[in-house]
Amino acid sequence: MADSSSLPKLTLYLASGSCALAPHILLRELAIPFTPFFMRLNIKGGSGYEAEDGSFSAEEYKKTVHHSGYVPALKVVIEATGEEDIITEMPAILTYIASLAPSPERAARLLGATPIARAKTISWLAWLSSTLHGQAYASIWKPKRFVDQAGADVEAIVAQVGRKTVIECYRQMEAALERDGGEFFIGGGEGQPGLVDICAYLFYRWGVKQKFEMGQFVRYEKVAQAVEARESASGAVEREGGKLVFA
Ligand SMILES: N[C@@H](CCC(=O)N[C@@H](CS)C(=O)NCC(=O)O)C(=O)O
Repeated sequence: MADSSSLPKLTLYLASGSCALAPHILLRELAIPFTPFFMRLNIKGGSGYEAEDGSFSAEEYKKTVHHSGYVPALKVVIEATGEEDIITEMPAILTYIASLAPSPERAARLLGATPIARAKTISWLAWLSSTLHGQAYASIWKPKRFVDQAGADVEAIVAQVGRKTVIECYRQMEAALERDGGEFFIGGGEGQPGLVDICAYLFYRWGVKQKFEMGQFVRYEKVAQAVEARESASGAVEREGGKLVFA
């Protein structure tokens, strides 16, 4: 999409420290105008998010924006046609944003210039979402999703397994970088990070937060450093009130 006046109106529902950082960075990277809408955890209800400014509840968010009550969600309004929709799930949100890149060439490079490159991009994004996030990190942060027996002991075991799975995922990521020998997982062309690299940066941050020894993943660390060095990433982290990892 070359003409910025024909861009849809975008609202990104996000929360500080959450995985919504990845689409937040990508929107800034591509200089696509959007409205950030900050959400906060629905502490009383135990799960999901509600509007940080109190304008709607977690229940309303679930009904009107994200069917699971999660972030990120991207609201898209196409003024010319009156079309309005909500996109959920990280791979869908990131690939949609990439399709709005300022030039078709940039969009193609971000999505994968060949059918195989495109499949690989989607493969990485799906794996990061399902295995690293939905299985490994969810075991640490949301052990109740995996066991229906009450009890701190059972949950602690699930979380412990989750930590092992996270490390195994990071090992696989490091091995892939070593095998491919590139600067990025799948770059966006011309030395720029791609969708996968931006997503990987988010998970690197979580690794640091969880006090994993991230320095052992030398190549992955370089990818994270390269992403954080960009204004898009540092600006997004700052806007969300977070701290840079390599400052
Ligand atoms: N599969 C979803 C997962 C999104 C997700 O789990 N988001 C977290 C924040 S990082 C969330 O909203 N958690 C709320 C909850 O588990 O109640 C995606 O890839 O977008």
